[in-house]
Amino acid sequence: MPCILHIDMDAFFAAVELLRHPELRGEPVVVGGRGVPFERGVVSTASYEARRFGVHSGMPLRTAFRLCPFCHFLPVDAPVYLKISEHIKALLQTYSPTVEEGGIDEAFLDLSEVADPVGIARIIKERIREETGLTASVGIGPNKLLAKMASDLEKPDGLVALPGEDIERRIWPLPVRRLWGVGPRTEAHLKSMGVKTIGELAGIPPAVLVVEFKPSRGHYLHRAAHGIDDTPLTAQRVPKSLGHQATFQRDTGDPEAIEAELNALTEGLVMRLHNMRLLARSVSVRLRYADFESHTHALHLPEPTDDFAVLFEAARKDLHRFNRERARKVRLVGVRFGDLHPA
Ligand code: TTP
Ligand code: MG
Repeated sequence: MPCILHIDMDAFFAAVELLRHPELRGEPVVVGGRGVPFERGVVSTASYEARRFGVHSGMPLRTAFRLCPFCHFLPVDAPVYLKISEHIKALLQTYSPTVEEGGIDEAFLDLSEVADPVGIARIIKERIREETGLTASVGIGPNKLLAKMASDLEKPDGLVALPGEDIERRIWPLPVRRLWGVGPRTEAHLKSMGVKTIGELAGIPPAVLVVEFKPSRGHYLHRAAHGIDDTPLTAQRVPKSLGHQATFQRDTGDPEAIEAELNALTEGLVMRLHNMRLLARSVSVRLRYADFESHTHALHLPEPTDDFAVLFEAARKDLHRFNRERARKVRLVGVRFGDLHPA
């Protein structure tokens, strides 16, 4: 039986700031931008005290100030949060061979082989508290979806095990917005259909959802509302793309010279693909001309690959699409592999 643990730090940026401003503990605290509420910028996060006034992530600082003029506004100090994040991620690695990093303050652990996942969860929370002074919320479930939703149920400092049979009681009464993957647009669409809770969504026939939304989205919503999710943990974060570029010593209009450089760049990138055990499904080539104007052509492959011959052929096809502009001299050529997948 699979067992997944999801961990998410509580009010992360704000909690870190409170470590160095203990006098603000218990006060409403907003972290965002340069910490100046009448400047441009948005709220990164707010302490739970500030959230009571309606302040939330993504809101303009000015709006937060209007809602909560006596909130304490602090600037974002990303390097400090990253350092603590790395410390926590390293700690998590010691409890499972498979750790998937979510955002800066969250991760999934595969605990399928562990006898007492709840015991491990307690130990992890305790160690994080000891080593960083911060609290985390943990969810445990049979898949990523339920683990993620469980960690959110009793924030802050929560620890919730959510077996499949508890979905009806604990998940279905929640508003659809709390379902993983449902944003404001889906929420509004569902509302227009008269669907407010996850339980109501679970009761809609999938055939209806498929018509209302795109088919894949409709299926996702149906399955998610029933707590079904079979996406595996990816231990390694897959980058969005891999690219490399080279500037010619002297601007050139020689197609052979450009193609030779393209060959070398593609070779280097294929090596990186192999090392990272990734496959690419799109190849784009960028030329920068002597006057610094740049153009890009991209090509999508029928399936992801790490085969040099296929990828180089795609890059050459991209290059040939520049032919109309052949008269212009080229200063730089770049190749980028996109749409990456784990091999
Ligand atoms: P979250 O885990 O979404 O939020 P949180 O940790 O502040 O609060 P919660 O207790 O509800 O988990 O995001 C983690 C950090 O990422 C958050 O502290 C700040 C940052 N962040 C942004 O900078 N912008 C955003 O829009 C969001 C959602 C988060
Ligand atoms: Mg968090």
